[in-house]
Amino acid sequence: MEPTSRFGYPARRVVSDPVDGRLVVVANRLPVRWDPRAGRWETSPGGLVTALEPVLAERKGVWVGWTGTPDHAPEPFEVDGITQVPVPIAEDEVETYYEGFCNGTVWPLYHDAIRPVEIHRHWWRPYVEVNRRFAARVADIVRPGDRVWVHDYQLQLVPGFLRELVPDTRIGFFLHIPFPPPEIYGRLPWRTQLVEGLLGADVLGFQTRRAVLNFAGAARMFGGARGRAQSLEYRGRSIVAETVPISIDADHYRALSLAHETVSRAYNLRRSLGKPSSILLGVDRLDYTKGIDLRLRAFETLLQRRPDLHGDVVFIQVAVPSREQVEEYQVIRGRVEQLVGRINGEFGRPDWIPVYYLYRSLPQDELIAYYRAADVMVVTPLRDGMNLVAKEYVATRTDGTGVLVLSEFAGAAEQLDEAFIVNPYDLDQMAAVLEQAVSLSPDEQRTRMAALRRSVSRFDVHWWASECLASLDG
Ligand code: GDG
Repeated sequence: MEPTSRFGYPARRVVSDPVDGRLVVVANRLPVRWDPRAGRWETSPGGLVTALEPVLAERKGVWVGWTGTPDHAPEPFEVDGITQVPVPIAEDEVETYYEGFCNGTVWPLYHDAIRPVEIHRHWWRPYVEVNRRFAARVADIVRPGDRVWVHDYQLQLVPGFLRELVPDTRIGFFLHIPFPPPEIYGRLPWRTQLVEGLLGADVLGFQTRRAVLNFAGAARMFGGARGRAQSLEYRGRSIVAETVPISIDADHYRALSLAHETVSRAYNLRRSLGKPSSILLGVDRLDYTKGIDLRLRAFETLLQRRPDLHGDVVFIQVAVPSREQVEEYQVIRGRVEQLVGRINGEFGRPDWIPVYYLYRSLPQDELIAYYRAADVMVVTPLRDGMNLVAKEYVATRTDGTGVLVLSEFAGAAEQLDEAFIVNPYDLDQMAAVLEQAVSLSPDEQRTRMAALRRSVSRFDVHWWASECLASLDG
């Protein structure tokens, strides 16, 4: 089926009038890191930089953000043609603004409050302070004709502050995580301030239609905005909130997956596991939103139900360390590791380990070999803005085989509905789907995968960037 008709995304718009001004990207982190051995800054690989590379090559780019080191803000410098403008964040603000308000309050709240939302006034004040500092730094360097594009939940007040400081600047905002329903969002004591901050933008991009509707609801309820998402009226201005699902550089993943080295790595991986008939794979930051624990329990249920599969199926879970200072992350790590031990203890044999657990980040080429080796990719977050892992897996399946099991609560499910869609809270259903997935015929795998691959290659990250920028250019 033609993906455009289903989601009503507009076809790729061609920007006919080139914009003279620069693109000023504002994000919590700069897209560079210091390489102590080489003694210089290097671009750190990441989705957003890849997405913006072609655009930033065409027009002059400026990136405003934090270096990642507390109290560190050198003078602006240039890396690969992008001017980097550091904003300082103090050590105590890392605890209050970043670990506290961003990751202890907003993160769980915006993921449907699946973990207790901690609300502290002494976290809110630094959040305002840091957002004000980012806005002031942007206002220092912005020139007439520049477009400013603010990213994510750490900087929701920046558009509003910028509207006061540089009222005529065209401002965009993109939220990478979900926006919750107004009744959940409304718990926040500062619900009005945050929504007013966001309404400082001219255009707001969200991952899903649901997020757009939720935001428009909150904007009317708590910000006094009027009208529909496509044209919200607020303080005499008209604001657009739209669905622009982020994606990956599909060509890049396809090419890396076809590289000789990747193919032989994937082969060796399978061989070292004793050539099981089915390899299931999970790849996530170790975050409680990702549903790793319930996924393992579903696999455990499958092993209980189907003793004949013992020795024949393996589950590899790559869990990338994340936010290790935040207590809930220590709790989920303990829970996942206990489950891995329980399953391996209960079912493992000298010739077979059911679950391989890797608590680390893999180099990207190795990760792609894992995707290539995996027969079933299990992406079952409890709530996720988009989930790029699902799209990466699809892009690497160059022979058209492979099965994607995808949570209905991932933003990606709005686009990838040819996947096996599951409710990650329903262990019986998940176990049944895993059972079906490990024995799916190659023909059926190919039919589903072909549709998924069409969607991922058409709506790739270049589509995303051009959509967002066409709206931002106005
Ligand atoms: C947020 C939102 C939204 C993972 N393990 C390794 C590794 N990764 C890479 C993946 C992927 C990225 O990390 C993870 O992206 P996700 O989209 O899956 O999830 P979040 O980190 O939670 O991202 C999310 C995203 O922002 C973009 O808007 O989709 O919903 O939560 O690219 O490949 N990379 C390497 N080694 C690993 O072990 N090299």
